[in-house]
Amino acid sequence: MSASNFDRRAFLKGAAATAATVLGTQVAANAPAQAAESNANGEKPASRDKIVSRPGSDFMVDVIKATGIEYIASNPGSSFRSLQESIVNYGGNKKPEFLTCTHEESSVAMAHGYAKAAGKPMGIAAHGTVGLQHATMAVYNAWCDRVPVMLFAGNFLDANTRRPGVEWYHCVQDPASLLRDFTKWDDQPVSLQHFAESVMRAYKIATTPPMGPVLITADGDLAEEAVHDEKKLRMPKLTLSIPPQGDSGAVQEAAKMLAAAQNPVILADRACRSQEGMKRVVELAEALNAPVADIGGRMNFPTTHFLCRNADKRSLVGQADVVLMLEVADSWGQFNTISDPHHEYRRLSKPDVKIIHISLGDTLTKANYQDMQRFLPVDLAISGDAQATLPSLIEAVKSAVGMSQRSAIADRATKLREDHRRMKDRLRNEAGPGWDASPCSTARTSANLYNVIKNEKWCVAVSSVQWNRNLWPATEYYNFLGGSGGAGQGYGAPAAVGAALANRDKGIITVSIEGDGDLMYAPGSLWTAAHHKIPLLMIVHNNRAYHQEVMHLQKMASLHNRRMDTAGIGTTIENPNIDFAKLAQSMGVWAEGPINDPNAIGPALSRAVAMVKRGEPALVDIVSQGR
Ligand SMILES: Cc1ncc(C[n+]2csc(CCOP(=O)(O)OP(=O)(O)O)c2C)c(N)n1
Ligand SMILES: [Mg+2]
Repeated sequence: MSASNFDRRAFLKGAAATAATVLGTQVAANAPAQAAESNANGEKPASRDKIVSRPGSDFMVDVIKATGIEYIASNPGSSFRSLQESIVNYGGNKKPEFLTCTHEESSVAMAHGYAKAAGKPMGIAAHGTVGLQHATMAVYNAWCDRVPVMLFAGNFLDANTRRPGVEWYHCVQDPASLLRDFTKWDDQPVSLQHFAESVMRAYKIATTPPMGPVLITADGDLAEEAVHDEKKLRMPKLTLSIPPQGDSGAVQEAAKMLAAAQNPVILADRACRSQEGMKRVVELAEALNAPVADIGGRMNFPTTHFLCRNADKRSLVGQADVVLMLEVADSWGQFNTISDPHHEYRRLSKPDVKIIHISLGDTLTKANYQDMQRFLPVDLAISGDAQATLPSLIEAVKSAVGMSQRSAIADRATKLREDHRRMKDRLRNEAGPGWDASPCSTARTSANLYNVIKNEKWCVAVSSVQWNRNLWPATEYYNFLGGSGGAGQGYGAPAAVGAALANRDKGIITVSIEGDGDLMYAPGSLWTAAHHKIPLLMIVHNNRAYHQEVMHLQKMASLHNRRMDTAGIGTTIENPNIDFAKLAQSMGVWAEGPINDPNAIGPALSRAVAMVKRGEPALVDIVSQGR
């Protein structure tokens, strides 16, 4: 009998004589003598008059169900043991289903990837102080990436009921203080009604753009004690906020500037959250014949469109007279550079370029963490949600374009088509060198990967290389999910697993190209994928190094005019080499590798995709050069 089928309450009530095996330990449930029996740990179960048949955590599960949250990713902990038991037994382990994670950072990164693929948040549960401490960096990534995550933390606030010892180490007076600088909101409810209202408020806040993680404490006493006065409990209705559009006058002003421009350019970053958003960016770009550089925080523009010029971003910004930015995270960095390592400043754009930014960025800044990026003076700052503002901006642009501008705009198309073709040719040529080399080139890996998924609906959840975005024909919002937000390593593997879970039921094949260094932060997420049968094709881009850091050390040695052959100390991951296929296999994941021969990549990926189509995760370890 599985643990989930084991009805603890029936056992404790002793309605029938049963025998259950939990994790191999025979547990006798024989009423009425059962009160004298011991459980698996040798502890006596509660006597019948102490049974809590409707614990607060059951109501907590009702609340979570009412939000529509389908999964709770978690590493277990006694501070939320009652909530976990209620999810499993009372809630039937469905909507939400408990996903077993091997690290809290992975729980959150999994929820991060899931939210971007599913378009809605997942829950995570973390164990008091220690669980939240492990979760923090992944919460920071989600915060930087403006992605909603519903964090639940166990805690026993009442010192009078805490068991001595570990429970004190794991309890905290203010659980959220650790995360408050990079969460949108938190609360520590002291009643069930309070819990219900705060969860609804938290969900609403988390999913209102700019989105972000929120934390609600599920107090252990509240969860374990009986519900008092159930009739007085009310389930608050959850109504999500409509994202705010930019001010109509400002939108007209922006439209006039864009219509009059000779070289307008659109930069889109975290602008879109659906296919509808992408359609709108296309419509706007076509109304102006303005090239678009998709910075890639989200999928904003089809790579097949003749106005797509992602890889020409710098030169476009250099020539532009008007730049429209749509929710760009690092706006200053689009117009300026600081060289490394000499910190020499250079302006990339013309001095008189006019800049418009539609963003909600300013509404989500706090003081300590510097994710707001450097301040960029702009000519027109429109506070509004980019996707929600696009329809009115398109209308305004269409009416602002006069007869004279219409032909000038139309005339731009021929050159822009040519420029797009030139960019594609250049990128294809850049992919050529090292095609047959061993260790394998990442361009070759990327091309081979595309070959095995091109006839499917596909999603690149995570990628440590740029080739996919540069060379693959991508037209769907779900094709590319963007990066980690805060560039905190340890995101890739669990985020890909979370995205793959969201894509599982949509018939979308999820792939990831994962740095070897990044995977080693969170290899346990492979086990989670195998355990929960989450189909994902993971390629390990195995350069046997924290290669970015190798390059940093080389740069410093050169700056200090010292030897460079030491750059591998503390930055390479060899001697011994990690056998990623064995690592994956040990956790129940189908795997092949290490692959050194580039001709072996294609056949291995075909076998891996076949496994993924059967509903299982697969990993291919490809020994690669550089980044
Ligand atoms: C939590 C954290 N620690 C350290 C870093 C610094 N860092 C940036 S890239 C990188 C290397 C990652 O290695 P890998 O995933 O193998 O990518 P590669 O550079 O080899 O392509 C490290 C350690 C970081 N970004 N985040
Ligand atoms: Mg590496």
